[in-house]
Amino acid sequence: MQRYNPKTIEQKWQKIWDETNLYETPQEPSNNTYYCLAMFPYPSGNLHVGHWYNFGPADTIARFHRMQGRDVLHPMGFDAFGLPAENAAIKRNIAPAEWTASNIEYMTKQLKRIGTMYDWDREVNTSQPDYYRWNQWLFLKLYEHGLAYRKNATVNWCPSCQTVLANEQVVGDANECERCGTPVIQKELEQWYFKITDYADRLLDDLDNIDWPGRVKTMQQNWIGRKYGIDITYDVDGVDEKITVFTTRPDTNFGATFIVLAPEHDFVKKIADGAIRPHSESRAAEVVEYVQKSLSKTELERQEEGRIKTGAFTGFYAINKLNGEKMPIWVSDFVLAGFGTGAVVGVPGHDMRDYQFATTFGIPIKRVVVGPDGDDSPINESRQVQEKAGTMINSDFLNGIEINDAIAKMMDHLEEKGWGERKKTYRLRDWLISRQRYWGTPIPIVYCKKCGEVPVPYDQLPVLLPRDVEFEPTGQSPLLKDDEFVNTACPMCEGPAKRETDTMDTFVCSSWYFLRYPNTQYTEGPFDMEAVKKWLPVDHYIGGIEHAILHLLYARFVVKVLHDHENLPFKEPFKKLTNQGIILGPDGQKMSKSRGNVVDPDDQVDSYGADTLRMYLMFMGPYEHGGPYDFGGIGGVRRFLDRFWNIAMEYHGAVSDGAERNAELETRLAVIVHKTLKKVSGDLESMGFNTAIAAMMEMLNQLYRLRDKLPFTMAPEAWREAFALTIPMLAPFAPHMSEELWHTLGLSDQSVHIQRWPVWDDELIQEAITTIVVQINGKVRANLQMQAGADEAQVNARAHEDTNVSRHLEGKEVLKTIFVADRLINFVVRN
Ligand code: ANZ
Ligand code: ZN
Repeated sequence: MQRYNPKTIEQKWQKIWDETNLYETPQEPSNNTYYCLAMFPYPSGNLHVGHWYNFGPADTIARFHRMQGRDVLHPMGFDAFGLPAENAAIKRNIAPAEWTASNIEYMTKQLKRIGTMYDWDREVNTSQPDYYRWNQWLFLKLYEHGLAYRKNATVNWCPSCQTVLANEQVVGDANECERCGTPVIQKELEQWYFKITDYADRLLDDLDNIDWPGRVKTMQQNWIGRKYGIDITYDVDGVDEKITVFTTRPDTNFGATFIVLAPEHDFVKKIADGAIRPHSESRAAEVVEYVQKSLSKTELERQEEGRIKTGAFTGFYAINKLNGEKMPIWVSDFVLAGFGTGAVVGVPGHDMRDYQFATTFGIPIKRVVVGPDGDDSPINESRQVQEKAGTMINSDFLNGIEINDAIAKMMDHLEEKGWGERKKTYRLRDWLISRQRYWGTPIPIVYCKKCGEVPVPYDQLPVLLPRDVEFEPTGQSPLLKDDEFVNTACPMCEGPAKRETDTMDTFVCSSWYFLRYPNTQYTEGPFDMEAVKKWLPVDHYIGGIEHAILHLLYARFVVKVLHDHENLPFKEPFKKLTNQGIILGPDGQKMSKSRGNVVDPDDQVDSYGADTLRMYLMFMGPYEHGGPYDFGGIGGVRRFLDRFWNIAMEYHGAVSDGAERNAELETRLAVIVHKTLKKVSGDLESMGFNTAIAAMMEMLNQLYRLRDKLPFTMAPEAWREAFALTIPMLAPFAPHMSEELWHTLGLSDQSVHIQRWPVWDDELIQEAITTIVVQINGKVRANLQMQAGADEAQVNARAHEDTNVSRHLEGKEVLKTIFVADRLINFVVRN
């Protein structure tokens, strides 16, 4: 008998699939389409196990839908701009374009090894002018609609990457660069932004309409951070100035004892300029000194809770009109300039930060809320600070009211009096998209002495990225040194002008690439609207949780902009999202070169075959959990495929030996297969790969057992039918082996991958219920109605669920279990 040899089989079929264009996507799809998309990779040069974990199961889903008769779009491409290409190029002295091209070539080979059904005619490569010109188009559209603008601001700067970063790219407790981990510093620079804040409400509200993991939705909600509050305006005693604070807790305003301003606040600037003067000169000097110190800190450093509070008293007082009290005005860096109004009203009895501040500087503390603990004594300890629940006291017309009602009542009161105005605030900031690096899309703007900032006309796109550039990072865009690039004619007056030399964040490339796949040859615009209408929105998007905010937020934003201004007929790009888990090293730790626990998928394919690796990754646990790679586990999956192969090959060529047929056993064979089919079909709908594979493994055990009683020569037709159902069932998981067996057994002369997904026979499964007698020491204790073919473990488990049985087994030691399939289970216990 021929043995299972994945190496030859896999290469053979990959070649045939290629040559016969098996995976070509229909140009004119039917109405029944399915767009299955895995996040495209960065061409780093080598696929790692994590890529396999993303692409393998995504491919299984795509194949499953294709077999169900849908037209499936399952494309692949490369997110090819970005820093690593430059860094590698600097290290090895080759051009980023060359480095990227050779990586793409190598990774394409690796991707083919997975046995994926990508239609390579639709590959996207974002570093090609025929792609990035549409990034420029997108930029110009946003510019046209006032959604792209330049401003001077304090921005995040990565000293190692030597470029600015978007807020979304600053991660971790220590505010690190998302790419290289270097702590980010603040710089004041003129940069380009996309006005994502205009879409904050819609980005929040539309989350309700998409089938995404709750975790990702929460992360986006928190990132956008919408808050309902009120701006309260206070007069400043003795000068003609007002201070407006933003608060979400106006209910506590009778307990307000001070005001704090951000160091960047206008009022503070006026003190520094001498435009307004506190009573003493030294106060102004103190304020100036304090402001200088705090401006060297990052936003997040300033926000960190528990930090010792610092501050300076301005010498001024604001007047709380509710009770006529004077509140000292301080400046402190825990108040952020970019949030709310950059000013807060301090209520130390009911806000922990305010409490810390008040105790540091000896400011009075007033209780205005009695919490669930009933404590109404003066607040002397931090544990008495009641932040979230309770009833009002010491608050005039609010006394006795629960805080949430008090918030509404106070807002009404302040608005009626004209002292306040309800406000929404967001944590989200505009998307900073310019970068001071070479390997990216040039921003299509020209600066002319006469005409100012001029967008490059659409018909002059693309602004080509020059190839020969000194791209060593210096903190300024390398394009600055390319005179030929920089010097151009103004599109308005034709006079001499200079090009913008910053390039775009690569997240711009990935914010719309899924619109390109339906027609990658399209030249009239970034996407072919007719084709997009047929395929999009993406039915199922699969990729890592690390993109929960960055890419997934940007893509949603861009789609909404295109919906508003380019008639894109949908508002959300991805209907359903799945985040695969993370594959850890065999030691349970994150895979890393320094730990030496990296599993190389190429090695695993060499040892076990691609089908085995695909299946193992799907078998190791729930898809969204991931887990440690286990060499024993992959061996087990390989044995399953070997055994599947062997039983099929044993059957191969069987003809009837004329023996009498056994209808009961033939039915049992059919039941086993149909039951599994039902289970696998349901599991594939819900990404339950591991349980689907477990069901197929169990099925295989049962088939082996049945083969002893029902030899192939006794029922060749029944067995043929069994293989005609189980091989297609295996096809989305192990595409190569199933194709080989399909043809070897002569089940059809067409590819197994274009067969219709088999349908199970519900009646058959229903009818096959048998009664199993449960005995304890020979005494009948229960009768179980169970599916025919249930194995000992299943029957044993069901027997234990029976109350009568479990009562009689309680506390007794089972010496032996006698099992007769479909009839009886007898527990022999010590009495
Ligand atoms: C008075 C007050 C009383 C507040 C109280 C809270 C509790 P959160 O905390 O997430 O709900 N705030 C406003 N602007 C700020 C800024 N620029 N920098 C730092 N903090 C600022 O956000 C809203 C609250 O944060 C506001 O409500 C304000 O403190 C503070 F018992 O005002 B609150
Ligand atoms: Zn960096």
